[in-house]
Amino acid sequence: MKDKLNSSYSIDNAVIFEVGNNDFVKFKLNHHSGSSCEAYLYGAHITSWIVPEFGELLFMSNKAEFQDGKAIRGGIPVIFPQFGGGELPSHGFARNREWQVVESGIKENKDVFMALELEHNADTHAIWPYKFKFRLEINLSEKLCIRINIKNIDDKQLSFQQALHTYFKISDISDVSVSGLKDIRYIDKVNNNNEVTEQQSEVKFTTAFDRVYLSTPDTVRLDDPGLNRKFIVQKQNMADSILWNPWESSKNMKDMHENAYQEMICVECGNVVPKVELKPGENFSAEQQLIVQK
Ligand code: TA6
Repeated sequence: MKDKLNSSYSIDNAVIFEVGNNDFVKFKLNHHSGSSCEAYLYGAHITSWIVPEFGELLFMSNKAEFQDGKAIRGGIPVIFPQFGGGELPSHGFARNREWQVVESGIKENKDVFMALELEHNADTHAIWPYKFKFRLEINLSEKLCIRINIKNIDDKQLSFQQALHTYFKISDISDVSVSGLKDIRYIDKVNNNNEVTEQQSEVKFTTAFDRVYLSTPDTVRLDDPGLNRKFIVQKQNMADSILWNPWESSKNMKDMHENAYQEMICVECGNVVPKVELKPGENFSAEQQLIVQK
């Protein structure tokens, strides 16, 4: 599989397919600036983003499982067609399916890109009876940009949630803060799903944290003074921002190593409330851009 993909889609040192954990196929993108990223076909799941000046920028659990049907713990899980719990498995099925490579290349602006697709099949139809095509394009420069396009190829309305569930690697959860959410309403999932207004200009983390911020500004910032870096998280056409840290409950998560919660924070972009509604033939396009700065 790896060799076939390399013969069709590899590009010198810019795009290479390799065998990764548990023989799952992954690919590496290398940008001329020295930045790189790595992703698995399984879940179209980015598991590494490196900028030379800063090193690895994404959190991956040392106990992440690479097993069919199990989400990879860390990196950037692709959440679709359901966010969180509900009729479908938690966070839907897109992160637990093998995606197909459809295109790779180097853009005029020197971005290195890879496009993957997940299309409905008998397996997805059995649990979610809708015909869809989901294209995810990873664009690497000094930034990491993910563009998504979801098409309704059914003859009935499509209604779904989607999110990019980014796990950032940080110095210590007690030292970081997220700014840009002051005065924004959020659903507090650790306090009976109460809807509250954010009072803090800088949100800090001192206990288990699970909030869906609604209709948020398109830019939020994650400051990590401990590692002398900040992340700018920019979104387009994604209404909501989600912040999550499991805190001590991570002890009960088989695929989280000891005290992993101290090294990570999820700052996510998505469409949680309301759901995205697509008429037959309609497309939904959105984008998340990650930037790291001193
Ligand atoms: O994005 C936050 C969240 O919805 C939390 O409620 C928690 O469930 C987290 O996602 C991780 O979910 P997972 O199914 O990957 O364990």
